[in-house]
Amino acid sequence: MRSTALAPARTDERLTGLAGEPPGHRRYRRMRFIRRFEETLLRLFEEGALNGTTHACIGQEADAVAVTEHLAEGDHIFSNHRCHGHYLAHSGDALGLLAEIMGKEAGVCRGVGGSQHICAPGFKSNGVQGGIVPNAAGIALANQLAGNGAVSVVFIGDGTLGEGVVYETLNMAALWKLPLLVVCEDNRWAQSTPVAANLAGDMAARFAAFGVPVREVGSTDVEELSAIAGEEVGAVRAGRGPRVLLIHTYRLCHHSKSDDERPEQEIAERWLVEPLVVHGRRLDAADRARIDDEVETALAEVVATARALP
Ligand SMILES: Cc1ncc(C[n+]2csc(CCOP(=O)(O)OP(=O)(O)O)c2C)c(N)n1
Repeated sequence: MRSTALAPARTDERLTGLAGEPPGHRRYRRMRFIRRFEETLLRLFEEGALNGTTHACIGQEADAVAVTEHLAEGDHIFSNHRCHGHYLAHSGDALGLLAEIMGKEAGVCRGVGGSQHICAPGFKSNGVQGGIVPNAAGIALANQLAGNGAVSVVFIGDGTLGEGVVYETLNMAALWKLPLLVVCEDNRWAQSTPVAANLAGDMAARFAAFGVPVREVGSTDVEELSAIAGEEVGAVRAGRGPRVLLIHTYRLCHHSKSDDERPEQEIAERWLVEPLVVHGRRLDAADRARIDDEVETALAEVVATARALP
């Protein structure tokens, strides 16, 4: 009989951070790791080494790194179809995720979840827009009843603000003062629909209608985002009820593997202020090059190992 136990996360400090490394270097390394992991995935798809589809978070890496660094053992992350960055920032388990996407037995979910459906300790993702938001509230309620100080964080996109279940959940979470942080990554597009064409009124006001405090920031700077995320996670952990962190950002790649109808000029402008450029300027060129090399070497090992898996 096969074991149903989840595979333990396999991490490599060349991807997640060397011991004693300055926080700025560690953040750069983690964002670079996520970026290169997803660029590698897109290449593997082109080669025909992967099936199905995948949604890259290229351009949004700072959100994942900034939020997850404030989470602790016992906290839960809930994510969506664009989950790789969140999962890698949480676990560092590049091999488990790549093996999962390749449909291999050694994958995080033994190869049956794929790119969008990850079930791991402290982490769950689901490709049904908004579908996982009530789960996040349910775990938040369980933690509140247990009085263990743990928090639930759920990542949603701007396009998911069209899902009614988000509002049903906000209502209960606010009434019950659940330890829930909703991180809304507004990347301006829902697949091929610009936000202006599908969202009436003001985004932040939607949350405020439930009396849920909203912290709004338009930034791709991991340091700025980390400072704000730390305050928001801290307030939720202190028992002050649910909160929303609304991050205005941008997705630099197509929605999934190829679909993209956005103006080229708009995309080009956002490449100038993407997270690695913004934060990378803070590092010496030599440190940046060293970290890039270490990430590249470690990822190449992960890809070779994953390819050889049964
Ligand atoms: C309930 C539901 N409807 C439609 C889809 C198809 N779909 C997948 S992603 C997506 C757009 C999501 O936009 P957003 O929430 O802004 O996230 P983003 O893709 O921009 O990260 C759509 C329509 C889905 N997965 N679930």
